[in-house]
Amino acid sequence: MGIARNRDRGAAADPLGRPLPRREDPRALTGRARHVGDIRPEGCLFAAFLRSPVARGRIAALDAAPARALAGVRLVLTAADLDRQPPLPVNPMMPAEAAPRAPWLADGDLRALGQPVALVVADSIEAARDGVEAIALEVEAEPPVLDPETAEAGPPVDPARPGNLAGAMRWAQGDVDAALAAAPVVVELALRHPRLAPAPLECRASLAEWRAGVLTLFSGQQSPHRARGQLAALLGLAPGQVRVISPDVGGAFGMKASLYPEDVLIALAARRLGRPVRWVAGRGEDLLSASHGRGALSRGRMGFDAQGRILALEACFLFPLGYWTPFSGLVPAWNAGRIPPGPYRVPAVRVESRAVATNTPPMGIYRGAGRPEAALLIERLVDEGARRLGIAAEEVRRRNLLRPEELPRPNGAGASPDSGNYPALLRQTLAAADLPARRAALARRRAAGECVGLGMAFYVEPCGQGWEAARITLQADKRFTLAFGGSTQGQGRETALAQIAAHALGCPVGDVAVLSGDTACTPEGIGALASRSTAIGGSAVLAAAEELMARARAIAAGPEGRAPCAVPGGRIDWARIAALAPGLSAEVRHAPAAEAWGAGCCIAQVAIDTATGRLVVEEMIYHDDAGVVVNPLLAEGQLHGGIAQGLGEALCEALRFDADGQLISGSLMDYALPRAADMPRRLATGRIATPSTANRLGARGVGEAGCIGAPPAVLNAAMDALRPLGVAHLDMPLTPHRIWQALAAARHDGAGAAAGHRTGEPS
Ligand code: SMO
Repeated sequence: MGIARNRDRGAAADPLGRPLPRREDPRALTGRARHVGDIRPEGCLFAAFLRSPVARGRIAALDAAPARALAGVRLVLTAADLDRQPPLPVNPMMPAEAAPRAPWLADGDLRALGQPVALVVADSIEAARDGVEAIALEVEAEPPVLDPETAEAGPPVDPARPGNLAGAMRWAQGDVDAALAAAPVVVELALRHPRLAPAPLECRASLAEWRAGVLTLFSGQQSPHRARGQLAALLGLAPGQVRVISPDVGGAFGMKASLYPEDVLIALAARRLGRPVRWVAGRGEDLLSASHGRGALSRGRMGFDAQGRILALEACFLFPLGYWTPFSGLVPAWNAGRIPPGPYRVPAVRVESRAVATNTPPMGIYRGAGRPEAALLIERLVDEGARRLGIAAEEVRRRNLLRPEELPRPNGAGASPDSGNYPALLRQTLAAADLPARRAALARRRAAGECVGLGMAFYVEPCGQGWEAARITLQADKRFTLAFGGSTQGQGRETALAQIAAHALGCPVGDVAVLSGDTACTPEGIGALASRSTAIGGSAVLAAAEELMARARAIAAGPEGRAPCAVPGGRIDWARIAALAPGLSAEVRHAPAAEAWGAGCCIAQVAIDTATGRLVVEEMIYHDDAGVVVNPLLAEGQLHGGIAQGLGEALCEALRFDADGQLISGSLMDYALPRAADMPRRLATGRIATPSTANRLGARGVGEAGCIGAPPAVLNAAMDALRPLGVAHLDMPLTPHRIWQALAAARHDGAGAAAGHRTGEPS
């Protein structure tokens, strides 16, 4: 359902749903991909930034003259050299009036470590870096506002705002206080998400050219059309004067969803100099000044009746926003706030989600963007509730999961999964995990002295709103060009979109060439965000292909409805159509009727070495419902990648600041990305395919799924393993150090007294 079956197909198998290898891979794997860093136009100049060395303070003195005097330095920009610095726009999904803004280059006050203070453009990157070194910057440091809990009472990070509360979302349904008061079992939790770096393989990069009154920005953007519109507005140019090209992009994960001040400054420098200017961020520069993710504090209470039915949920999220707000900066707080009660039937719900300004680098969306925060809180509460009730965790979930016929079921925020079959997804995952046998095996190992645990998580994943556009053009050689308004950062989008088009057009997949990422030759689009590209973008491609089919049929029928010369046996002869109507094209902007929501269920088995605190994920069983799957190879790859990043959050990643606001995990030597050895020893994925009722393709998202399900399942498993040893609370990342400390403290306190113990490690 949801998919228009193409009856005009010949013998060729329908490409929809086939595990075709990614057409992008040969160029990516053989060094032929073209990234911004590979582009060096004639006369190209190189850029480097001077950045704030303190988290908060004042510029006491700033003298750029020594840099300007250096050989090879072509331009130095400080705030004094800019007549206007209009703030970068913020997505108004949550009211954005109070969101912190900052000038592109610091003007007097310093608000975060890494904040751009000056731009140096030179003949070589070495000369640009020498220029940065030569600038005399004196600062008066002040105590920074780092912690979101104290930020609300602290001095304003943005002097133009009265306080640090930047955005808030509150809603309720039912009488939560009465339901919690009456509930025989109430559990309460406070959780801390580590602050994370999206850390795509390719760091940020921008190259700007100003030619004949047109600015071209090469930049790996998740939303090139949006970047184009914003850049034009910020620089006072007409939209037609700006072209944004996102060539091959080596991952983004939300970090490239919003324009940065650096991008705007590079464009401005190219315009002033009349020469191409290139900036390629280093890893340390990205860890310091590209958007971060997570970092939220979550508190919640959940009340149950004696049968394990959830009576009430109270959820409170507090997000540290940083010193300026990227376009998508408020989205995690908004997503976390609108998702509860997730997949469950809960009559009384009260949610508050707040974001506060802090003297830290900016917060943005990161793979999951609020979904992992919501899922972690809900799934930890359900697990604690099950333990208190003495009912198996999967049974508590089974009793509360919404049934297919109960969907959609809008919550007090108006959000709801479109459709889904959660009970079937749970049943299938449980069957794959064979819990009775697994529990028996774990009991034997525990009896033999091993520290092992089992945990699960069930979650829903909203997959994006709005529209996307596609244009399909029939060429003289009866091949097709598909121009897509969204973008791609290595997900295999070109392969998947070609499959959708070929499915609808009844042509070989190889006959569909896909263009994306260049605003000059694609219809306007939103971009690769929020797991939306297949559900929304794929539906737009399907709609454009169907429109082209309709036009071809009309042409084949001829002006007087003659016998369809070009549809022998009901199959469109595209060569004939190409001859009759050269350049036949269809462009469709398509907005699905509703938002598609994916879902997933993850079961994790862990073993902990109590002598060292090292946790190993022995096994993970992960089943997901992405609706109609266009390419199972790509869907599984997305799931694996999301699981890897989810395990990064669960086990090892954390950006940490010291009390002065210095980043003490500012390189990949200190910021621990997951490695192959951190993956589950055995990973068994599976899926059910409940077609989404929200869009014509029937697809749901899967790009962020693994990041949502893996962390709560692993944390629940770790608690299952450690609780018998007296550990009552743990926050991610579950590093050996943190687990060892918790075990040592539990041993010291005695099992009973360890309740409520915190490791006290900053995150
Ligand atoms: S975190 Mo995503 O790129 O919407």
